[in-house]
Amino acid sequence: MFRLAATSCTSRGFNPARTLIVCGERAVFHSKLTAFHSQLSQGYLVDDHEVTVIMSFYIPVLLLMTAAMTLHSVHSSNAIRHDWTRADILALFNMPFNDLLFRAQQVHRDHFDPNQVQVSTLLSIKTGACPEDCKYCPQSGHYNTGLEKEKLLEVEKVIEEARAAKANGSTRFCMGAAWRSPAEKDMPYVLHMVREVKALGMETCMTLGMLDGDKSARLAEAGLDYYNHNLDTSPEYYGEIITTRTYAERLETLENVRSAGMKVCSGGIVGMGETQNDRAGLLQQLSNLNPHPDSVPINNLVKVEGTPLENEAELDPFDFLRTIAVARILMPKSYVRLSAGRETMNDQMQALAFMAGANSVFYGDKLLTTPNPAAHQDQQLFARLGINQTGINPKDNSIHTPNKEPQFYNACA
Ligand code: SAM
Ligand code: DTB
Ligand code: SF4
Repeated sequence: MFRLAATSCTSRGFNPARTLIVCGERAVFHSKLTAFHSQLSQGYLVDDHEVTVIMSFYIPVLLLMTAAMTLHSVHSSNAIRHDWTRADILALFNMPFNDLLFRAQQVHRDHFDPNQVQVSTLLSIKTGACPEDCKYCPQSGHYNTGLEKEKLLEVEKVIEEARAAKANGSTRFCMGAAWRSPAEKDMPYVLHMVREVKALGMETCMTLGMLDGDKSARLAEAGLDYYNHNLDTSPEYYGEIITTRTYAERLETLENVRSAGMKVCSGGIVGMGETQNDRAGLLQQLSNLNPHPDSVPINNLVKVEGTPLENEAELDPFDFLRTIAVARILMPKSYVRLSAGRETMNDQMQALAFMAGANSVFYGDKLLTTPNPAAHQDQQLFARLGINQTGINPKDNSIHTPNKEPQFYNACA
């Protein structure tokens, strides 16, 4: 009988140890065990001795299965970890593409409706002449990008834009300023903007540069829901991109934002000439924050003439998608935002990004200073993919009625 049991388990390739280390094998394990079970119930066992022998095999197998399940849940899709090593993350990056996407999808489906995407609208409330030297940024005063600089917008203008964003189907309004950090003289205006946008019933988000504890607390008090402050890249590559603010200062701002009770939005940019190890390093920093950022924007560099990165080589699109998928696996409950760079991505690429676990986008024809796909294009893409916008009842289209220009399917676009 032992031979029967052993044969039924090994001749079909069942190796209990494998279940301890390979994720996604639960179903295979179950089916082997079910087959084994049915052999038991079909009367292969006839005497007490055989029952004793089989039970001495069956019980350890059950124990092994329980251990495998526990390990599986601790080390796979469902577990929220803050101890990811660089090697763990590189191993994910190096998985075969289809396996990586499959795993990211599993994690995504464990935590989110895979057919829902959250959309936020961006507005630059203060444009250009920034004292920082971020090499990717069209708003840095260190480079000549031909951008027309603007003073802080009037509160009325900001409210008007927020109303339009809401009417166009956006549920979150994100206001960005080209500052190193907000000056005290600007705080009353900024706080006023938060209160007014909040009063429209929208979620509020700002990105104003570095924040200390006091300014964080005042913004939170005014009703700011999210604060965006990106780590941008790995700690090792960071010095190649920005010299006027340190990585530690960025982490400190995130800490202040979290302590004030706001939700953290933090991610980075890829396609800046970094290596895969740098992309892993960025995601390692983000995923080892405890708690994880609520929102993780992954920007593909928008190459702007006049910036030092204007001629940077294009990142392989699959490496971009891998970054999204790995972010999804490392931070299962965070919104992963397919951010800057969508303007140059075709619909298929964006669909793959959603498949890899992205579940939010910036919406509206402008990011801060550079173009983004028009709202009606996004609406059409969502409709073709059966995607609903978070916070909007799909049957109620009264909230978003974007212009419907005729669109023809273009497989090459
Ligand atoms: N000045 C504030 C700061 O840097 O914290 C807020 C605004 S800044 C423009 C917000 C983020 O936009 C940056 O951290 C960066 O990740 C992203 N960004 C800026 N220029 C970009 C570009 N050309 N391509 C992609 N992302 C970009
Ligand atoms: C983020 O990570 N990306 C957005 C938002 N946070 C503020 C900004 C992208 C800016 C792209 C360049 C521009 O439009 O100026
Ligand atoms: Fe200034 Fe922000 Fe642009 Fe850096 S990314 S130059 S801080 S606006």
